[in-house]
Amino acid sequence: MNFKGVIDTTFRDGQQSPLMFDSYKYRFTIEDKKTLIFGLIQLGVRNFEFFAPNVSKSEAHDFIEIKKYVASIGISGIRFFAHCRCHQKDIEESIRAGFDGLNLYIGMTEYAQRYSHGMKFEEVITNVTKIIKATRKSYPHIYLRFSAEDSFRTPIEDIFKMYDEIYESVDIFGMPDTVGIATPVMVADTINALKKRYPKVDIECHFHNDRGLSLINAITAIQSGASYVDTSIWGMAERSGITSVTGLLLNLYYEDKTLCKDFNLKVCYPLNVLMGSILKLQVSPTEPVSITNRTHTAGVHQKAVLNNPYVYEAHDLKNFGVDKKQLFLGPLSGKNLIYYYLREIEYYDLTQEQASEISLEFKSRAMEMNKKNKPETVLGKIVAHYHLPKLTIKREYLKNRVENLD
Ligand code: HCA
Repeated sequence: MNFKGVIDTTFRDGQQSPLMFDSYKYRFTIEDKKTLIFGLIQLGVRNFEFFAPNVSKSEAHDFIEIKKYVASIGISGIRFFAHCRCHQKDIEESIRAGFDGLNLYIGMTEYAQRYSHGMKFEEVITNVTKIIKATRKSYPHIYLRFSAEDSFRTPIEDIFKMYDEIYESVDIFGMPDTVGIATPVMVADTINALKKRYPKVDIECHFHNDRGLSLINAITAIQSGASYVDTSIWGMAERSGITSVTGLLLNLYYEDKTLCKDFNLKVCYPLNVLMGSILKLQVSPTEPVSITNRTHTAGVHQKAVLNNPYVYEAHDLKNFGVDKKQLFLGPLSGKNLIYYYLREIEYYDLTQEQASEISLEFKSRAMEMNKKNKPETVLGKIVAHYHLPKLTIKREYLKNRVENLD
């Protein structure tokens, strides 16, 4: 495997996410960006993609501020890439702003030719070749990436025609699955073909999640020899997003721990929570590194987890910073959780038999549970009739109480 790391695009594709609208945030503030990039650097991310400065004055300003901020942290090896159209203006402004590299792209499919930039295939080849060769000549040390946008709907012969022309001038070729149509088999085949034809350059992938395959495609790409995969916090990006950085790291860890050697995995969960606090949204339930993944609701699960978490938790998320679990008291809870809750949280001195009886009544009153009448309230009303004594526990013991169920 050639895996060299992830390229974070939280500040570029991430800001194109519908979640920015759902959360009424629209754009990250400079303070948000500083906190997020600090978290990503702590995690071990070293490559960051931003918008080209001509996208907007505020994005241009933020990039300069972020670059200064990152320099002040004093971590070496950080690279900033500008996401650029193959336009002279994008290139010049990005170089002037101090980017280390240019992530150049253009679509070559029939759709892009007809409905996007309006150039014919041959014209695209001529223009892109000219612009990339000239950029390489003027800036021999700038890091140059070129991607055929919508690579997986572009015939591979067309990609070869374009990439053959600029092979000697770029550092890396991208393979973005812009509309999320790729499957793992397609990913493996394409990477193998590119690796064979272009052995001197790195391959970078960018997978959209329209089919829910962005994670497996990213893992497959790395296993097939891709050097970089684009990721973002929560997988935020256009439409359904791209590969989540923490989802990818969790999977790489289980595939081959050495792939994660440069990452501080314990930062994964705090980073996801940080994004949640910025967006004022819950970390998505589909995010592997989340507290949702350590939450149990069904009585059968709760009983087993109280005895041994491994029954319903195959992966130890502690390595990824999730050091708590949640057992929800609700209509599906059984006597085991009710006994645990009443004894350990409410300090009632009750027997298993009483817990059994209480749980039957609790379940029979499930219809009463709603936003205003929470399960705890329903349970409290039932328990009141039992006149249960409270356990007397000395303060010093309470302080040392271990709530973690492991
Ligand atoms: C876009 C499209 C893009 C670019 C990816 C890349 C895609 O938002 O402009 O340049 O590698 O998915 O093709 O995100």
